[in-house]
Amino acid sequence: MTIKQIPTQPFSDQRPGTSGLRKKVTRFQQPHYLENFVQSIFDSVGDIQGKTIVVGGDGRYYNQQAIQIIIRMAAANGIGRVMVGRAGLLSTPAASTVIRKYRTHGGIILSASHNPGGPDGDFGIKYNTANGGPAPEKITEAIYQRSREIEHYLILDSIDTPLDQCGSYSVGNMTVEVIDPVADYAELMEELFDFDAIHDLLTGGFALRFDAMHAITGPYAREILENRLGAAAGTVMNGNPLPDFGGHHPDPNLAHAKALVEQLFSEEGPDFGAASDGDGDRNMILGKNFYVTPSDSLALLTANANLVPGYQKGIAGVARSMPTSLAVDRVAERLGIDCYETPTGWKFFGNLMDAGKVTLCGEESFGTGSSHIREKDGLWAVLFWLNILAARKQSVADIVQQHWAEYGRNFYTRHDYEEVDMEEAQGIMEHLEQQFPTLTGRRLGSYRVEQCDNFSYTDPVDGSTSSSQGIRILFEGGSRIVYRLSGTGTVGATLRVYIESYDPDPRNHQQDPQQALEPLIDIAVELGQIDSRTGRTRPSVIT
Ligand code: VG1
Ligand code: CO
Repeated sequence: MTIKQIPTQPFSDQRPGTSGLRKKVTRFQQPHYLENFVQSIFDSVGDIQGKTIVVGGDGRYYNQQAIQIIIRMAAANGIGRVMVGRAGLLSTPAASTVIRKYRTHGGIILSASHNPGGPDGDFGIKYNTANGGPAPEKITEAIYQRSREIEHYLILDSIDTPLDQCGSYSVGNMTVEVIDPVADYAELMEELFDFDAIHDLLTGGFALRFDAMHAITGPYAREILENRLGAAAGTVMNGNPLPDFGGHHPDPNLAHAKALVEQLFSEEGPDFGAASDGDGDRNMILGKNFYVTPSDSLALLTANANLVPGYQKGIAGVARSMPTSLAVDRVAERLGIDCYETPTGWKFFGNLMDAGKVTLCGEESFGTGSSHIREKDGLWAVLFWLNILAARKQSVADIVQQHWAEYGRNFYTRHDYEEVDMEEAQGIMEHLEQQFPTLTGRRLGSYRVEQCDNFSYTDPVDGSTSSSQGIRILFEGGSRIVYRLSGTGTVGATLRVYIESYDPDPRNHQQDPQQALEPLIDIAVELGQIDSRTGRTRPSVIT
């Protein structure tokens, strides 16, 4: 087997976004495209000679081919050992678990998460460091800079490695270890949660449905919920991972997990429903006839963490991404712990967790997690909820409504305008910034603008700064409008508008958020001139 040095030329579009490099499958299939990026990773993440890395993905189209290329390139670049999930599968939280447990140098995760898959869908790749978390901006920028000057890459001339059975294989001087993708993760979950109490709940007449959306969590959910926790066979729906996710968006929200939502909102529906995304790091939580917003979920997990064995020692602090609602801030205040506000994307939580400042964190985009790993974790959130339900013996709706009565309700919604022309989207952002000087103090409807800015974050641990992270219009009394452009889309621009208000009065808590927020939604559209600039009269997706 010989090591080949292949001449190549840089591609100009390999800057990682919110969560790695995401492009159409067809872009990744172009000669040298994946190889250039992988070589740029190997050149930018420190000395990898003889080291171990983890590789796995969400099973989407092109996953297996990409893994074979990465294995051959790893061997040619002097890596000592690659740990791969069987069949090339590893959920994002499982990859983070394995990187940490076996103290590896890092890992490569192949996923475009909630983006659709298949030959015409999306593919993605990202690097995680030794703490198990997404590489910080310092490293993603180094990878990007390397990709702009790359002239060749190294690859071993060898046959494919069999990935369908656990075992060890030699590829040149490197070892490939094919591991059970579920075992280490399931073991970690058993350490954190009261499996006996959840088992009693699930075998005592409490009905649960979990929608794996034909994505990675099927095998994890079956093993944990059905095999270990005794949930009825068939609890996990759409449990077989498919390369194109059955043609759907594997995005666990009210729009894309429709079948599950319909079950939970029916007469004979189950008591609890949950779904996860393409790579298993997101979660949606539903009760009977009840939807829990991700922001409320984070607040609730924090308020009830004392009921869960893995968190009974206490919560060091919490963190949320800037657009995530302020519900968790109120819980943190009451608990007397710090609450950090970071830019969007999990890579910003890692430093806070490594420094012991934060135990729980979350995002409005159906992401919650804790310092047990360094990624958000879909099934973990589901188990956390089940543990709370087992301890409190109340319905989801009762628990959430009680929480609102205690803390007040943060009404919240996100309106996404997808596949907008990039220039139009940037025009909206510029137009908003131009209004800053005249906005502060201005009255808009019944709201008065208290402050507006483009969010900038200085990491309290390493002092690094990230600017232009989203436009915030903050109103007196705690209402907010936030505008951001997505960093995970692959076609045009996606404009995200996040709208929030706070109401302490329980008499108003039953309102529909779209109604409660209507005046603010109108202000958001008007301030951004969204309809006239994009020609859209309504958002593509409301969550
Ligand atoms: C979106 C979400 C963000 C999340 C990111 C990755 O990013 O808004 O909160 O961290 O996806 O999630 P953006 O830049 O499109 O708004 V995942 O589950 O796609 O890895
Ligand atoms: Co995801």
